[in-house]
Amino acid sequence: MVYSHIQDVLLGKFKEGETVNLRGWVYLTRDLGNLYFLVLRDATGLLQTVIRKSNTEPELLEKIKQISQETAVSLNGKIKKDERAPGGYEIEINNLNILGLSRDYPLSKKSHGVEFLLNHRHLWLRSPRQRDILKIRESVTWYAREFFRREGFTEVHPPMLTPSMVEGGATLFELKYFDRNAYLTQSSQLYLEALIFSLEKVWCLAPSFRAEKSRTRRHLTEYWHLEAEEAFYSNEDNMKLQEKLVSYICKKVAEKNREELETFQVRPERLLKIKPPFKRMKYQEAIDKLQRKGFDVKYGDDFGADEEEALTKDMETPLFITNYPLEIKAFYMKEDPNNPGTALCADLLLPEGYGEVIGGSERETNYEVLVKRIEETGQPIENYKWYLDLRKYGSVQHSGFGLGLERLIMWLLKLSHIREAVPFPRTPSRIYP
Ligand code: NSS
Repeated sequence: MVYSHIQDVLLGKFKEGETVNLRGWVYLTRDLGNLYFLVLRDATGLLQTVIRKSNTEPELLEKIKQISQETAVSLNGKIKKDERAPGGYEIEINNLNILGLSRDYPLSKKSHGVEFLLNHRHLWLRSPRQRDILKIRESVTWYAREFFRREGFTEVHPPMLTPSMVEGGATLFELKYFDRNAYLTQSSQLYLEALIFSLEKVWCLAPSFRAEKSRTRRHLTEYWHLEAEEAFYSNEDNMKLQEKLVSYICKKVAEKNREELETFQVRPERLLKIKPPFKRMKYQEAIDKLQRKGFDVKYGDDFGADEEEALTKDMETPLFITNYPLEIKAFYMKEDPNNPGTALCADLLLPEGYGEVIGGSERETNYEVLVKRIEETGQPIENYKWYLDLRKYGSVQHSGFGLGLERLIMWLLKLSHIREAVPFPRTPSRIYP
């Protein structure tokens, strides 16, 4: 048996009157006496089907009595154009088979509380809205991969179990690793730095873990981290690469995902506006601006969601903040020789108040300086012996960055919370399902 997808029907690949075989899940049913409507759902969309009871075999009528929301079915029917049907097509069912029954499906079409939905995340993912998010997520990673390949990068696969921290001890997940302690990685950066000496330009997409206790709309404890590292790149080159990457993804998604974007009332023009160069502001200027807006911040404070929102809420394109004070940034960042005390770094903030999506910097290449910076973190230097080797054997200027995939998706689709941007969100209070 050859099965078609709903999208094939909606795109008009068949002529009116042709017969198709479809399979999927029952999205909803409506019994109007002689007419029985069944909206079928598959991976590609929704389609209305109908049974006219008066000219239908009793056997089929028996079957439809067993059908309820999320019953899995295969069916065969004739294509009819119908203006009134969503999508403009309807199928008149000739035959139908039940593949898997569904009883008392807990998610109805009425609205549920978010905790209830999250407890049923394994089922919630079937909804058309969640499917659209998953499709966009796949597009973003696909076009990122395409971008990096075109730019001459090699994709690599670093480990998630590590002996040391990258981004500061406060957010480390510690675990027993046989007879010693290990950590879940906070970032693959240190391994990417090792790999550039083999491949020059590398990138990866991998989970990063942060024991963030802060319950905010934009923090997960496990998130997908898109990271790149480039030999012979300055921080300036690094920022140019980020602009290109983010603009490329926006353009491709705007062109290729129009239908999914509509679900979120996102017009493609909003994404097509994202083009290099992005606006820039030094950390010091950002502090001044926040103070003028009445924020109680001083030089040396890190920005939280509120500050980032204030800085970007009136913007329509992303903003780089550069030159953060060295002491509030990670040990591996290089000092800016033109602005002592500040790092050759940039955080990229998304517009419309969404805030940070990328953290990037040029890396410290000097062995002694790096040893001192690691010692200041209080971490045992032995754990970084291999990392320090990279500064001993042919060290070169290099830079890199990390982009939070869910943060980007959240902004792309104007989601109010990061938890919808990942299939099974992990937060301090949730590790189920
Ligand atoms: O801590 S970062 O700012 N930077 C790094 O981890 C560098 N080691 C990356 C690198 O240069 N290779 O994190 C980078 C991004 C940040 O801008 C966010 O978009 C995202 O990772 N991020 C998160 N997303 C979701 N949830 C949490 N908790 C989170 N933490 C960071």
